[in-house]
This record gives sequence, structure tokens and C-alpha cells, in this order.
Amino acid sequence: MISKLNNAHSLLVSVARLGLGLTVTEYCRENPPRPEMPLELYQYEGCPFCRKVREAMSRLDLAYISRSSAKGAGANRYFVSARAGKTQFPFLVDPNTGAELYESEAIIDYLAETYGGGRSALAKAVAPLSTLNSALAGGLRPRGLSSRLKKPRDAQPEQLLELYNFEASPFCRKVREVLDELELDALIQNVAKGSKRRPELVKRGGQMMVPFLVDPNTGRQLYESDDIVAYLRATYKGG
Ligand SMILES: N[C@@H](CCC(=O)N[C@@H](CS)C(=O)NCC(=O)O)C(=O)O
Repeated sequence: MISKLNNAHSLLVSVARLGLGLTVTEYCRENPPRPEMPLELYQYEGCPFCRKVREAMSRLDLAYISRSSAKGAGANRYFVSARAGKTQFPFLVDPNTGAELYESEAIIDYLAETYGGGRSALAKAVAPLSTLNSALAGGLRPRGLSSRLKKPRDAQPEQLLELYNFEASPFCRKVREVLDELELDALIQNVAKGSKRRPELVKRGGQMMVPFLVDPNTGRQLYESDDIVAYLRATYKGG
């Protein structure tokens, strides 16, 4: 019962965002971008500006490393402030081009220009409305805002966790929130509708269903958001 309520609550955010991040753009269905090295996004789930960038990643069928940076988190926040001069999120690092950017709109423009065949004038025109809507949607479910660890995580697990995901999934949101509350980085393998990465997920896990977590540190592979959340909390709550 509690789980169903939690799912419905998480779904509210997807509905408020009109399902953005559910499907891959026409351009990226035809031309799936596969940068040699994964992009790195310093971000956290509860940040409305970060949400817009994550939606763009999903729509453009880009995988990225989420560098978990919720309030109270340690190393990733220090990195951004030392590297670029202010503690502001989202912050994108693209090792393929050397680009390093703050500002959600600048990041979305960059991603669309570099990997998505450009951004429409309409999308640019409605950007301020989208930002306002993202803040309101976040207000419906203020989670993934702060670390829940007693002290900042001093080291990430030896190998990067992998999460098959798409931004608009209410079930994936539950997992992303907990990743940020535990300050865990993860390779986010986006598999929105139309993604050419979907067969890879079926090959690895056996089903086309998200979320799907792969933890190379323990060899565990899990479907089911509640099971993944319980696994992450049990395995990594100690920081
Ligand atoms: N105009 C910026 C605003 C970014 C912003 O204000 N981000 C907030 C988080 S939602 C932030 O970095 N706050 C400082 C913090 O989290 O410590 C953008 O669009 O990226």
C-alpha cells in the first residue's frame, strides 16, 4: 500500500512535467549519439534545473555519469567549486570536447547542438516556463535534495553503479532520489522509448523494464524499484 502511494506520488512529477524524458527525439532515434567517453553531470534529483538537463539527456538518448551532488554531499560539490569557481548545479563536463558548463539552458543548448541536431526555436522560447514548471513539479515531491548520510561519503564504491533508466519513469525517480540521498555516483544508461540501447538492457537483464540496477562491486543485478532502493540502503548507507 505504502509502495503504491509512493509510486503514485512519484508519478505526479512526471505528469506535471508532461512526460518529458519519456521518448527519444526523432533525430536521435535515427542518429543515436554515442560519445566515446560518457558525459559527466554534477547534479541532484531535487534540483529543478538539473531535472531539465536530465530530461534532455533522456530525449537525446545520451548516457551520462551522474555525479551525485545533493546538499551536504562531499567530494562532488568540492570538485565543482574548486574546478569552476562556484557551487552551482547542474554542471556538465564533456570529456569528448573539453566543454565544461554551468547553467541548465546553456547545457541543454550545448547537448542539442553537439548531439541532437539542434534545438527548436519553440523549445528555447518556452524555456522560462519550463523552468517554472520544473520548480513546481519538484515542490510536489521534495526528495533527493540533501544527503542523508551522517557524514559526507569519503569514497565512491570501487566500480561505478549502472542504472538503466528514463527520466519520466516514476519508478526510476525513486531510485535516483536514493542514489543522491546516499551520495552515490552512477552511470545512467538512458533507455527512453525509441532508444537503440534497449536491446542491450534486454540482453543484460532479460526484460525491457526499468529501473534496472547493475552493481559490479557485488555482482548484483536487480529490477523493481522497491528492491533496488532497499538494496542500496542496506549496502551503502554507511557512506
Ligand atoms: N540559472 C542556473 C540556476 C542553477 C541553480 O540555482 N541551481 C541550484 C540548485 S537547484 C544550486 O546550484 N544551488 C546551490 C546548491 O545546490 O548548493 C541554471 O539554470 O542552471
